[in-house]
Amino acid sequence: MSLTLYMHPLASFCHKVLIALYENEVTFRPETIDLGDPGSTAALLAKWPVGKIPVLHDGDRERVVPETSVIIEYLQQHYSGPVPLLPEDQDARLEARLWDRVFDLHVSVPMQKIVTDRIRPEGGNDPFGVADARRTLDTAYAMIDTQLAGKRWATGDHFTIADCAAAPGLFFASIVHPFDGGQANLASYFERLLDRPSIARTLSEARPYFSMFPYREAMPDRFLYDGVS
Ligand SMILES: N[C@@H](CCC(=O)N[C@@H](CS)C(=O)NCC(=O)O)C(=O)O
Repeated sequence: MSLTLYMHPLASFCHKVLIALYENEVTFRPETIDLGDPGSTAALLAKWPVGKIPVLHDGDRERVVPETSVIIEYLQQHYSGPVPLLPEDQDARLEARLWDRVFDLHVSVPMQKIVTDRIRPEGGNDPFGVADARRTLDTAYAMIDTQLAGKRWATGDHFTIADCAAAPGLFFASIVHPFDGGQANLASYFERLLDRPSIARTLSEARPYFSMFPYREAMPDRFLYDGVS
């Protein structure tokens, strides 16, 4: 097997794929990309001109696989393990795909908007866009809290692609836009995510880079040390 993951240990979408890889103990080689360094991004751009990370390269099949949801589906097709992140049952699979989209589009994307606005050059901020992102997160948190009633994981009893998407989105969103204190289902789900070994490992590997996070000062102390829960 010769899988290479072009990634950065702090990047939330990279966490989503790392969690999937660790869940199924898939062997891969991480290739760290510094998005601010043209020398470092050249190999990535040659494979995926959009320039977003992560991107998976499968040397055995000479296949470049971008986009986290597609990467996870590809891993399941060709490097499956004990944890089926896309369920066999078609209805359950649709549900997992739906909540994967919800966490990416309505948690991670607005979270990224808030984070990246902080590092824009002077005069380049977008207060309207940031306020809109905060409203999106409020709506998403309420939806997720309702969805989680009586569930262990995002779509039921089994850990799926939706939980891989949820963990990094909620981790960083909880720092830049804390949950409403009344959302008990969301709060307890978040703690279960933090306790999951694949997620704890991903966060542990990201920890040396937390000083680069634009909202570093807002990180709760418990996130700064191993054994986050
Ligand atoms: N839809 C993409 C999103 C990937 C993404 O936004 N990655 C971020 C890092 S977390 C990135 O590459 N940002 C750099 C940029 O936007 O220039 C996916 O699911 O793979």
